[in-house]
Amino acid sequence: MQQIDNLGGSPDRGAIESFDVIIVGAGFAGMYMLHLTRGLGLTAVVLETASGVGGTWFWNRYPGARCDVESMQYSYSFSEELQQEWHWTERYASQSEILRYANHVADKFDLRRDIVFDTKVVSAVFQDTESEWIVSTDQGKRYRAKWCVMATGCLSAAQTPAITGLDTFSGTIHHTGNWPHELVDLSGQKVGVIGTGSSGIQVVPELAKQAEHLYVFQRTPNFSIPARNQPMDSQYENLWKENYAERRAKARTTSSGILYDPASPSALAVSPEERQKEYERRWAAGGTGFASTYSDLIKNEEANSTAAEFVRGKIREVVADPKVADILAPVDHPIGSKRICADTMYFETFNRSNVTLVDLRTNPIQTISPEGVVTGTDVYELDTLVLATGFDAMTGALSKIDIVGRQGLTLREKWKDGPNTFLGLMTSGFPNLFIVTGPGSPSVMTNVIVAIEDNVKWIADCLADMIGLSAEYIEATSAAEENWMNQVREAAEGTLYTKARSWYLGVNIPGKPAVFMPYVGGIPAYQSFCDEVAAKGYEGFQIGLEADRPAICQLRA
Ligand code: FAD
Ligand code: N01
Repeated sequence: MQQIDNLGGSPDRGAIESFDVIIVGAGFAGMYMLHLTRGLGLTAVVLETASGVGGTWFWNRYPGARCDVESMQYSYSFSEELQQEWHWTERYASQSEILRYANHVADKFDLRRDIVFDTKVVSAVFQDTESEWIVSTDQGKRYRAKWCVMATGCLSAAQTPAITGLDTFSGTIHHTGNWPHELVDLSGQKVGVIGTGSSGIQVVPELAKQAEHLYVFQRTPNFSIPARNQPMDSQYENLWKENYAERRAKARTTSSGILYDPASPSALAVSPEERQKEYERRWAAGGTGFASTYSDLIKNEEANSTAAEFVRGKIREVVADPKVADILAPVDHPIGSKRICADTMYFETFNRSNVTLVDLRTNPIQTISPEGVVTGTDVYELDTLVLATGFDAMTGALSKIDIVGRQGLTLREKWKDGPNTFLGLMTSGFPNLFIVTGPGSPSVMTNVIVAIEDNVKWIADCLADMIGLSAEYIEATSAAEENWMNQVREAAEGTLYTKARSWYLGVNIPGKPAVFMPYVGGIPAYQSFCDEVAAKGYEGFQIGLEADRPAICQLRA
């Protein structure tokens, strides 16, 4: 039951609202968490910085923003009625359609009445004596709850690079991760885009259609596969809808939680002709499934280079100017070791007369002046500068909140050498604090909605078990955490993921420790760990029972 009480004392402490669960974030994770929490008969509040639901799809409104997981798969599976009634109009849904879907979910399950929008959580402090969390917001309000769930997203802290002079630019600056709600009209303008990751690769073709001239500032080229987006084929949609349960279950048996054409075992076990034919077939089919053509592509450099060379060949075929094609062809990392991109006419865009590629590797940015971007040799005068410069991924949103656990331990301090968690779900020293798709979970290596649903369901089941036990708290043990982080590291070391300087490693953020954050062992292995831990009475967690307070009961199988 929700309660409001006044803690008395100084007036600045003010009223504090009490709930069973506080959820931070109203993206797909927070929305589903709220739905399941209500199902347990618990009171919950969701605190959300944005003025609406949808998370990623609320913020990333840049032209061209689109999902790279097919829309029949990038959606919730928890409600048969929902998945039957919703109609996706394209093979890959646009940002606006996904945002409409998120709003539809919020309406259907009447979620908004428990979401407080326009409210940023600034701190979350564990009260040792009461075993509860007190959460404060930028609106000067405080909330308390026994349980707190961080559904703050892996890619929600947009990163603005520290380029000298950026604040002196006299034109307009937009970050793709925080794009304005109003229409941005770039017609007749000289526009610059810094960044050629997934966001840059999506936004560039759209901006090129509007701008008088577009300058693309590229430091590292990326592999990208044509998405071959198309209107939804009604037969295809019906096939999915008729077999949704079976297909969703099958998707969960794959490493990424995505049903692709199955991979063949090894790129090196077939003849070059056969390999070429298969790459051509996958290239023509489009989409990120290209990276799953052979299962050894992400494990074996020789196998990987066959796919990388194929894509470089395609870039050279598409891009008319061989010098530009060379600059666009990635050579410094294995294909798939950074998140592979899916595009619509990206490489073709460099054949337009109003588009210039600026190679920052040979000609780095020196400064940003009021007029535009200044490199070693040139000044690029701009009206608008678009930063497609990515995110402080996986830990960024959490580290922006003052999270304080037992005995004043801050999460920032605990994670200063890299994040450590047990299963990505909890971190020792921070009892009753759950993280959805936290570092150490498969999260960003998957269809993230699958990862979210699995994590949220686990957390809800755990809450039900803890309430059944009259538990005062549940907390990951340091031993379980250390053991899990070793497994996370070992899983990555067996792959080529560590060969790229990517945001998976955190190296895009100055000063962030280089630690590979996601678990790459795949959804099935991860989920069976999670299920086993719960089945063994939450092995690896300490559970304190209210009856035993302050004694601790360590549940074991
Ligand atoms: P988010 O959607 O990020 O939601 C987190 C919410 O928490 C946000 O609304 C944020 O405002 C809020 N929040 C954070 N901090 C605070 C705070 N201190 N106080 C209050 N509120 C806070 N994944 C895929 O699987 N396939 C894709 O094709 C795909 N495309 C993507 C495209 C883009 C442009 C980006 C950025 C990501 C993409 N992703 C994709 C990943 C995507 O983030 C997830 O699929 C999913 O939307 C994450 O949902 P979430 O609820 O976990 O986090
Ligand atoms: O960010 P990124 P993103 N000077 O970090 C460059 C998801 N997503 O927003 O590589 C010059 O990948 C940086 O250069 P470099 C998806 O998971 C999905 O594009 O550091 N350049 C890089 O080119 C994705 O992986 C979709 O050399 C600078 C770029 O900015 C994740 O979100 C769409 C710079 C950043 O690329 C992040 O993607 C969009 C500087 N100072 C996002 N600083 C889909 O299609 C940075 N860069 C599903």
